[in-house]
Amino acid sequence: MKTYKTHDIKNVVLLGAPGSGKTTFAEAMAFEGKVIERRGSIENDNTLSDNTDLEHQYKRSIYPTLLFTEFMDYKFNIIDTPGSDDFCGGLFAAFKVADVGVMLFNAQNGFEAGTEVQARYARALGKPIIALVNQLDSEKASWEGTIDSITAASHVKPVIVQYPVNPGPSFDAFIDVLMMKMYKFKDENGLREELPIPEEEMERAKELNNILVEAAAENDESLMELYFEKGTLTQDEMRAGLKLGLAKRDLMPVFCASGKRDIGTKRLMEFIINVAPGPIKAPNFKTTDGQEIEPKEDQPAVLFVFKSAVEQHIGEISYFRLIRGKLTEGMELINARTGNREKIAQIFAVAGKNRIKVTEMYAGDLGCTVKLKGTKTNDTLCAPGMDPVSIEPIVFPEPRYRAAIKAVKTGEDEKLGELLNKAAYEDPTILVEYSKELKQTIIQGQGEHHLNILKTNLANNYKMEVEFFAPKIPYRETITKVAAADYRHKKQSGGAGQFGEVHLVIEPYYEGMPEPSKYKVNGRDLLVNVKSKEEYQLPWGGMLQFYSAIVGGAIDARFMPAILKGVMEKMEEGPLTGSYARDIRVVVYDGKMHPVDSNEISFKLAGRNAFKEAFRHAGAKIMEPIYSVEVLVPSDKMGDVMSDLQNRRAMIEGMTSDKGFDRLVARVPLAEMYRYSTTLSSLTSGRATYSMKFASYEQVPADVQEKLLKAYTDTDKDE
Ligand SMILES: Nc1nc2c(ncn2[C@@H]2O[C@H](COP(=O)(O)OP(=O)(O)O)[C@@H](O)[C@H]2O)c(=O)[nH]1
Ligand SMILES: [Mg+2]
Repeated sequence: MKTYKTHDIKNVVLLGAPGSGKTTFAEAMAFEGKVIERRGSIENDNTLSDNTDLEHQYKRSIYPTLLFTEFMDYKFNIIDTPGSDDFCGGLFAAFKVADVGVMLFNAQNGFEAGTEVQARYARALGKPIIALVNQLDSEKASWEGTIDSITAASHVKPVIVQYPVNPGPSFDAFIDVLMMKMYKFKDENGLREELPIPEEEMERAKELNNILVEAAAENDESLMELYFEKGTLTQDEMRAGLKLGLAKRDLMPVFCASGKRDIGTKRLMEFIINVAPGPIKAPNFKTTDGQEIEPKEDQPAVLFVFKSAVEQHIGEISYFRLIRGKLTEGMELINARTGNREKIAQIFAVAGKNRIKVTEMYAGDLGCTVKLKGTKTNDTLCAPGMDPVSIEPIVFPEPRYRAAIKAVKTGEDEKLGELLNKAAYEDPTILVEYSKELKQTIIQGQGEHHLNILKTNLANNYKMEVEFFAPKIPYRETITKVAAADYRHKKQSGGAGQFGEVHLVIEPYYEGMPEPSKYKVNGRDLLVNVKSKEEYQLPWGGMLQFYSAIVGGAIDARFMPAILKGVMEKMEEGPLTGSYARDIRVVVYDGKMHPVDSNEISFKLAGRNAFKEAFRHAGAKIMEPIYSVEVLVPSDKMGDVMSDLQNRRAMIEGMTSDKGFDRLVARVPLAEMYRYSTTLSSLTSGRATYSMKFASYEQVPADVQEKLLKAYTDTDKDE
């Protein structure tokens, strides 16, 4: 294939609700570019983009797919994304490397919940969007209805560039009010005639042309002046205005199509060439230390990996955007994260499952390479000799679905571990962790569907049957008041004896509390005189402060570490339910030694049991993780979502409405969030979305504490 320079590249991400027709449209674009000779279809499982067994089984895109096409001497790199929010990880990766988005609308449905979710991501990331009203050939297609719903719900102003003459099953023509022409299609292979606008459409076309001219002029003062002078703009002036408006997200040009019949494909691609930003006009990529990397062809290469996959017989495949420079076969680059050398043995242009070997690539292009040794998604590779830089990583969404997972058959744990690591390598929105605390393998993802697809994949491709079950909650324990305890550990039957006695006070720790000086213990004042202090930021969150205030050498300083060890053991297995304890100050103020029998083990046990005893009288409370949850829900479903949340012990913190959607912010205990994605989806017919993020630990209500205590049988007898 031809070599494309930076100027001749367009990187496009296809967006839209599931079923809007992205994969089918990508097929039409590839066909127009002669990358394929015949168009495949979803129904026949033979599209370039949905090329995995799993996607065939579900008749849905699951992975983001890169495919290129060549059109009018430009190389289009298209990323077809899965529409479902459960697979939004791939969408985030695609947004990172694409310079413009094409948002498809199914003309039967208009602006859908899935559209809203993706439009929101595009807004947050500042990506310019072109709207494509698709499936205009279907029986229930409604152009007006779709435009109305876009106008009502979109945050970016839609500006019509084309409208269909005859939407519905006979759809074969649209009018382009930028070109002021009618395009009529003769067959389903994109063959078109350019015709003058028919008389009966002239008035409408002129009206829309005026609106388009105005929208284009608005973006630039000199265009505005020209417009006032002449009363109109030339096509090139309009393009210049639209270019600015699109890039700033002040407007969203609207096009017409039937991907299935290859209607509208070429005109959209021409428009992308003329108006949409390419690598040169798009904002520069930034590094983690704030430098901007210009896409210069003649400077040292910088390459960013946006997707990693493992394929049978090949191994690791790394999909990249060349941010700067020129990449040539055989080149060696340095991974900025690991410092290791990676050899780019082969370079490929990618058209779905087809990879076309090329010998070089220029800044701005997307492609893949194979067999890198230690490179994964979000890594930057740099030319040797330059100061290595790291491109700002793709920020994947926080997990919002959590389950415990295990292999159905015994003895397969290790194999499962390896497969889950591979899954997480390929999909950074899958997080896997063996929790020592909970003694469960916890898997987190974007939704129940997300994890179920993983389960199917493991069963079909790796003969690994797994099951999901409710994950345990990482509770914490703490105390609410001061308490003291003395404990004597003594063992003198036969052989060497054991003796250690510890007197201590514990109290709730909070930030900025004064140093200990005085307590009331058993009705009398206890003045403490601090000898030493240790502070531990606990690995499971919270603090332990450990003070020695021993008077008159009652316990040797050398036994203090043993006492601390005993306390720490009990912090790791809290006295109430065996959960980690946190936020406690311990002051050891007295005790006793025995000249012969005292040793470390004795003091460890004395410390442990004294601590446990004190804990029991210190108003001990169970704490639970609270998440900050944000739900975006169509306003008509708000009531249902709200009352469901209230049943989950949620504290509603705020609500705002915007364009037919309500945004609800609440604090909800993690224990109440199991399978929330499924409930929310059924409450709203899949029209809502949510995110969640750990916020804090808080005490559980008395009734919940009661239940948890009952469920935990204390097997930990005094030793
Ligand atoms: N009538 C009609 N059907 C379409 C069109 N584009 C896609 N489809 C059908 O809509 C369904 C979903 O298409 P697909 O490309 O998988 O949508 P995606 O989920 O956005 O990738 C499939 O059954 C397609 O055959 C179109 O332009 N017209
Ligand atoms: Mg698809």
